[in-house]
Amino acid sequence: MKIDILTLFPEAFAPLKTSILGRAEKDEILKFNIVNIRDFSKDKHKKCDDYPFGGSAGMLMMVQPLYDAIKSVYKRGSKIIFPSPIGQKFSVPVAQKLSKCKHLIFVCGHYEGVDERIFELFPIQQISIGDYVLTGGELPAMVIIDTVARFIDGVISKDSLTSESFSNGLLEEPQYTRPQEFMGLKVPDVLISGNHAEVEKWRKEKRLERTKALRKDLLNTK
Ligand code: 4G4
Repeated sequence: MKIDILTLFPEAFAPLKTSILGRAEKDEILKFNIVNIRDFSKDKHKKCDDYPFGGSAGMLMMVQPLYDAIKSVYKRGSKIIFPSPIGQKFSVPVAQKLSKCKHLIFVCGHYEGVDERIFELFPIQQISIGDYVLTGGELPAMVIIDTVARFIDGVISKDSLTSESFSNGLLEEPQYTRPQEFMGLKVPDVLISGNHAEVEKWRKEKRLERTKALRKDLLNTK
């Protein structure tokens, strides 16, 4: 999957070069292209924001640099995502659908938002990661990219995808690694027993117990 990221703050995307997403890019499963919207300003000071007509607090991103930046990467079949507090609520099904796309374009808003005309010039899907306001669309873009990437074959092992929280509608069970005892705290005996059937039974019980204790809502709605 090719992912173009249009932003006034390219440095914000350094985390994509590390860890699992960095590995996926080296493996040529993902290709990131970070585009500085400022490079498309026609102003001698590279200005990309201006005052809102009608008057109100703060600044808006100007439509022209945004339009030219999108035009520079947009092809037939590209999907344009705009992280926004008014967008469709992000979820696992939304992420799974996006993970099937060949080309995603993320447009990151900043200041008080963007000139509304950009939504008439391109088909743009607005997505919200939750009911709170952030200073820019950069963090939500990274949240969406990370979530989507994990549904693409080869990014993480198939095993981890199906065993983790939410994949079966339940929270994940507690997990332990070496040593078997730390500060007097022991790993549950069943996990050392070698009895695979008992281990699976214990895990299932713990998933249910945890979900009941922490997320009753996950049990009711299904
Ligand atoms: C668009 C309009 C997304 C984008 C205004 C983006 C929260 C989310 C932004 C803004 C965002 C979310 C600056 C208010 C960028 N904040 N919940 N901020 N603002 O997904």
